[in-house]
Amino acid sequence: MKYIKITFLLACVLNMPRLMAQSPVLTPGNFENVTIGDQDITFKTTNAYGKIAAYSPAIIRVRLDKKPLGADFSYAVTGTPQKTKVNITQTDDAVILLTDSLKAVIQKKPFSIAFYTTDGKAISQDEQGLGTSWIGESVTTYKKMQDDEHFVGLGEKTGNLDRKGNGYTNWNSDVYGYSVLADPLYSTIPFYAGIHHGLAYGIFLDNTYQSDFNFGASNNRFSSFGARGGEMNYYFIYHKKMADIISSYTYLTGRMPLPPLWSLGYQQNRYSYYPEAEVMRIAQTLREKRIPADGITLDIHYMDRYQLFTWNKSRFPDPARMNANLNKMGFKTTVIVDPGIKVEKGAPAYESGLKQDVYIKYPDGTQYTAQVWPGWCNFTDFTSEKGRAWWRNQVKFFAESGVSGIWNDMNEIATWGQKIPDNVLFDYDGKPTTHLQAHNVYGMQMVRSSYEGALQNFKERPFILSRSGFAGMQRYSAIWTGDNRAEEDHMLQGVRLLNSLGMSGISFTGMDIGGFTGNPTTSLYTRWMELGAFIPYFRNHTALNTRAAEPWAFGEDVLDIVRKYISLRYELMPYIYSSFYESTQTGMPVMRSLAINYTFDPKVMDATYQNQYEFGNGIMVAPFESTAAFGKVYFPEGNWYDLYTGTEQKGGQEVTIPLKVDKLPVFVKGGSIIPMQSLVQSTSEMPTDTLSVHVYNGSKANHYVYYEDDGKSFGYQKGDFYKRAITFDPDKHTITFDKADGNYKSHFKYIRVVLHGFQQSASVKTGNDKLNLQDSAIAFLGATANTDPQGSAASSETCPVKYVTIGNAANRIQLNF
Ligand code: NBV
Repeated sequence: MKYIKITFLLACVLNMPRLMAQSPVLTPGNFENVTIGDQDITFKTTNAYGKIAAYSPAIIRVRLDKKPLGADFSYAVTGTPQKTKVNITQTDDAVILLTDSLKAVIQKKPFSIAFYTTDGKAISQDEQGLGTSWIGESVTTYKKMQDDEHFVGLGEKTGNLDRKGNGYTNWNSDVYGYSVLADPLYSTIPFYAGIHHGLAYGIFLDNTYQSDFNFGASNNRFSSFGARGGEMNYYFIYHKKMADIISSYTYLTGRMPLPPLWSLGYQQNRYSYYPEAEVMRIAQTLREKRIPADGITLDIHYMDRYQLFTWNKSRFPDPARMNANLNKMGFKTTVIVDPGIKVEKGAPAYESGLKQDVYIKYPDGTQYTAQVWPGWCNFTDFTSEKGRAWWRNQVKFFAESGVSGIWNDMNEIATWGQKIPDNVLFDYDGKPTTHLQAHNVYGMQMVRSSYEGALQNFKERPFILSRSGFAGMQRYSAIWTGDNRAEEDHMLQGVRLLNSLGMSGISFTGMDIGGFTGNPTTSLYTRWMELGAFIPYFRNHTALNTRAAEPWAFGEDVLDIVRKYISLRYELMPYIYSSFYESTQTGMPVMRSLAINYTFDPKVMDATYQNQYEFGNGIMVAPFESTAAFGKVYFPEGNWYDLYTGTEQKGGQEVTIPLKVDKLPVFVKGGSIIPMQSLVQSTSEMPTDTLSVHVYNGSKANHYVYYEDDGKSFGYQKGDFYKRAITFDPDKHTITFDKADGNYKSHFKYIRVVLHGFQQSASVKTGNDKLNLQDSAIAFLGATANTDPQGSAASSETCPVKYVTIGNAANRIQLNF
């Protein structure tokens, strides 16, 4: 017996290294060698290969793999490493990369990495003992959970603004009528920001396999991110401000191109408007009822038996004529496309795709066939240049019928049954792979093809919309949040989805206003439409078999309210367009969670205030359920004005406000500069010759950039724009219009400077000339608000102001108040 015990123990001791080596969890182990470059290091550890490189003083990329690192390839990242001064030193224990902004300490035994500020504060550290590891092909990096750490972002994710305590999966899914806590949804944006001790950082995991994020879900030790295959490949970003983190992230993954102005107008949609007479009736009714609008969207019934690149000729006998007529009325047409091409002998698009061999296949070379709307379908391989080129040429079909926008649906890929076999193969741009790696980028590559096809075939700037996507999709397309429900919590959840997408690099976002499935109550519909006026992509949409949801479908009172809010959006168009322009330059989203500008204010993470957001630079929206009689608003630091009454409110306070369904709480930050125009019924209509620049008094200076161009051509890329910095400086008591920049002539001959919150006795001078200040009251929700600053009787609420009108001379203008 004793002998058996000893032999057993001996066997265990002897086998120990082997047993340990057989651990189901593989770690990188210790450094074996390192090569130091100008701004990167390449190394080998016991079980892994790695490279750590500075892309800028603020961005460090980390790559690790079990096998030698493969060729560098990314669908998401287009930004290249900038020449960066990096001081790289090494000791026996560590290699240190020091940039002007941050320090990365790479511990050698065992491998782990930690990031510090240059003055030594820990920003993010691998969790000791866990670090990075593999289980089979899955790879995960574990970061120490910092005290009181909060997390935001990760794109289209449900739940609270603060993601702490939750785990998420990225696997693009078709989730019809999803619940408010569903995960995953349609798109994958593996980028998030961590916030603690007055520090914020971003992490972008560039891996297209299914990925999983854990922000302290079922554990109190770490946050983690990982993928079911491929490399551990992430970018660490550190800046003092969240806006700069987003800017660095969008430096890497790209920014939205300037959209056509019409796509910022109101879009009317339903599943589906047909035949032509119905489409024209909708367009005419919008005009007759004076509801400003720019877009009509056609859902799947415009096609012939749901076959791509066809029109149902009995419903739409002459689409080019219809679209031309719509254009004349100030409307643009957007049509839906799905990826599935019906397998039908003789059908031109199908045959052409077959001939050009563009469809995805099984390993044995036969096309993958699955069921969607038209029946059994094949699917273009958008991860191959051949597939994309084929699709780009097909887009000509839409150009010929006068279509202006392409709405890409079902591109997760959604098929009936949804589960696409793992062994379906994709080209992945010359690196053939399975569905497991290609799934999450399929939708993005589809919108890339649609966008490039539209550039190739349309005369003007295209509008592209997508349901699915991946990081970097903002370079091609806007996104909407799919099949939401006509429920109060969906409206608020939708706001958070859009805010989160904004923090994750996607600025042009929307949700089905009014709800896709089900029927909204009258109050919910009203509140949602009000909110829509302050959402980047403003589209009313609803499912088949739901009640009508056009602005007139809920009675005269609702129509009145909705008309006022849509009108307000059109009056705000110069401000909205300038916000979109800003986004194309810096990546700053149009819809901004308070976590962007007030990152370290703990109230912002409080669930009570998590739906509040800024719309552009200065306007703050506080969304509430339509049934609530009171709501609590948090006013961050600074001073704030009620948009409608001008009542001033000190910042740093929580205030309970009464709520009424005809009014969405909207506030303006002190110091803001808000350019507005007269009411138009479509962006194709010229406003009057006066631009009203509203200036709100505050204690902080504001430097604002006003932007204008023709709204449709690519001329702006050659300098045909009108850009003008406007500065409000409370210390110097000045409002300055810099010399206008660019070759484009502004629409506006005059600038009306409207002063909010300035002393009653304020006087305004330019040079030694005292200007003639006038008193008035503006009805922001009045049908004629702003064209006539005497105000209109249409609204009970007016905002008393003083204003002065000056000529819009291109040279520098300074006003002293
Ligand atoms: O094309 C019909 C719908 C569309 O209206 C909706 O916006 C998409 O999200 N589409 C989904 C297909 C499936 C609807 C059940």
